Amino acid sequence: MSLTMEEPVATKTIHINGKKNPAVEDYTGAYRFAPIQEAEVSRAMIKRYFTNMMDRAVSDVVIVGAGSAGLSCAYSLASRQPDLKITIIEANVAPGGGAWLGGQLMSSMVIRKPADAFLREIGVPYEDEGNFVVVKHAALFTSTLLSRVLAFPNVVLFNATAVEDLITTTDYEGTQRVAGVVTNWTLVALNHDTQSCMDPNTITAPVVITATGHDGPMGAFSAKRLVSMGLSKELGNMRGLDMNVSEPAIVNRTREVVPGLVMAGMELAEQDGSNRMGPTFGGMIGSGIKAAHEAIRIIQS
Ligand code: 48N
Repeated sequence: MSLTMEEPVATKTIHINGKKNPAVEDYTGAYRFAPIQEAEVSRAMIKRYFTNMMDRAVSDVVIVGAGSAGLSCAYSLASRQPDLKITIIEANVAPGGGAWLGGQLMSSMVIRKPADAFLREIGVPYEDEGNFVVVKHAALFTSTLLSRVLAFPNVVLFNATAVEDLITTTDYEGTQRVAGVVTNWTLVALNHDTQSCMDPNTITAPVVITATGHDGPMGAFSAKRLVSMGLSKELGNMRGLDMNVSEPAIVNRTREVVPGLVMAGMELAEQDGSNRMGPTFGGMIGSGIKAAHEAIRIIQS
């Protein structure tokens, strides 16, 4: 049976008071789908999800946060290193972080040059305004980037999943290093106060890239956790808005903040006390790309 979704042909026409009434025409049987058992749907999802969980229990790189920095990092890393097992953990059901809108809930997204090169690389159209470009809707950037990232065979995304701690280990020199992440379903992570202990799961990896932003219920997650576990003295606390200072600062400061943990995007503003840039996203793209290079450096060292 070849399935066609052409305009349905009514199987029966209903006449009311002798007049044909299209609004109540009977389309029963007009659209015909191949038959299915409910269990087939469940098993199709369960098999794939838990195969991914088994396979990614040990990953090469974990990226925490699928905002503009985390997704730019994932794209840059996956496109350069197709052999790496890259696992993205995103707390929200919807990945994308703050990049679905520009500023103050307005749609267009401003990206300062030279970050427009990334838009050309992933195929996002824009209007050129001289020193910056404008994507007509931020969702066009984020949905395109997300689709490119998910198309890489070596990338697995676990959304609606939170990193609720970091795995640490001590290397042979006695140095503490991050060696993976502790995860739980986000709805569980947000409800630890309502139930007795709901233990987490783990994903180990030699490199963790944290790009958890500065906003939101879990913003700056790793920056705060490093302080509470004594691996960082104190939070730098993001400074006021200064576009010209902050964007290059965030890109330049993208780095391995503690062995095994690379920090990118606006989380760095909380870690170091960098200025914020407001509704311009070139710095997030640059930071994500730099984080990808940092991860490659660590893996190859
Ligand atoms: O978009 P964000 O929040 O973070 P970035 O750094 O990718 O981009 C920041 C950017 O949107 C801005 O803030 C702009 C440039 N404005 C600057 C300014 O001056 O205000 O994405 C972070 C993602 C979100 O999707 C969170 O849901 C997720 O990280 N996340 C987590 N995912 C898993 N586990 C966690 N613990 C966690 N915490 C946050």
